[in-house]
Amino acid sequence: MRQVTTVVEHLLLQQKERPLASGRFTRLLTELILAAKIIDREVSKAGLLDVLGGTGEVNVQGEMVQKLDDFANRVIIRRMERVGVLCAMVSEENADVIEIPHQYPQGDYILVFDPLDGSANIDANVSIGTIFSIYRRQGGSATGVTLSDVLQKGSMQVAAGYFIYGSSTMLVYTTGNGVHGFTLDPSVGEFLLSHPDIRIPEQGKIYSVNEGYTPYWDPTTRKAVEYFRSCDNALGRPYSLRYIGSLVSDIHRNLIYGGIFLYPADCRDPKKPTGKLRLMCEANPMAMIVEQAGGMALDGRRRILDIEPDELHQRTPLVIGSKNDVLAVQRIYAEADAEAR
Ligand code: P6P
Repeated sequence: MRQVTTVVEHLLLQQKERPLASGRFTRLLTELILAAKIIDREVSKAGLLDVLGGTGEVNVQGEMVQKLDDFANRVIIRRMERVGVLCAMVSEENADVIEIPHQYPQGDYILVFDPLDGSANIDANVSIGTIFSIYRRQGGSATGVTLSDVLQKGSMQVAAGYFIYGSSTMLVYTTGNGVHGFTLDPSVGEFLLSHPDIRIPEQGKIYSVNEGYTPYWDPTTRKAVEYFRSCDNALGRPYSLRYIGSLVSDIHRNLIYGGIFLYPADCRDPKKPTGKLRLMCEANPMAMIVEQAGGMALDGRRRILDIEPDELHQRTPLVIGSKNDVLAVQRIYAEADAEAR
């Protein structure tokens, strides 16, 4: 009979090498998994329930809130606030730090999450996901959690992962000891280990970018994207262009097959001069996962995980994926910067 490994069994094995905290982290992830199963149930029936479309509201990001966005956000907050291991949460949907109500026990972990990334695709039944990032509180003050406790650079993450609600529902996570994928078996209601120790191919054949924004990129970014579209690259032929428009789906595909995803800065919206993606809720967790799988993640020049956040929802350009491809982009930006000096 095929060996099945649950997330908890895998975590306990992992913690032999790198103990996070006796059981507190396991409780956190177990509760997050329950929240994801509840979200998955609604996402999989979205076409049958009155949960498609928007709520008519606009979130802190200036984006139309989808009904499932709002549902997923509420489920995660309600479940996680009472788990007794968190001192604060940050959601892409909420402007400010979410405090843990005083009636619940406080903990040392901070959960940062995007409750339903790619939600604009919900009505078209495109795969979407929940992205999460876990930090440990650094400041030990008796007072409530401050913004400075939460604004930590990505290299301080103790864990990161995503749930992808697609042809199958998966959990992919890392605690800094490799990247591991689990597939939900609906017949038993458990996420079972299906992709142990995921490694991203060092050289990719896929590039993933919204080329419709070409007129809004700077010349160096256009040169970097042209590298993948031309024959003058590591392959000696054009890469294949794949762009789903759902970050979790695009990065998950590249994690498995190899490739590079780019969301560069563009001048479409003066309010978003550094691109659309959020550093803390999206770029940092994806960067930890891809680095742990042997890939790289930059803003084009700097390592994503080294960027000190100034604001909760600050945005960053993102160039992430197979090491050789990200290095090629880094060289193009470095050469342009050297010429400009
Ligand atoms: P664009 C979804 O809204 C999202 O935040 C990511 O999931 C995705 O990678 C990106 O936006 C797509 O943005 O501008 O290409 O539609």
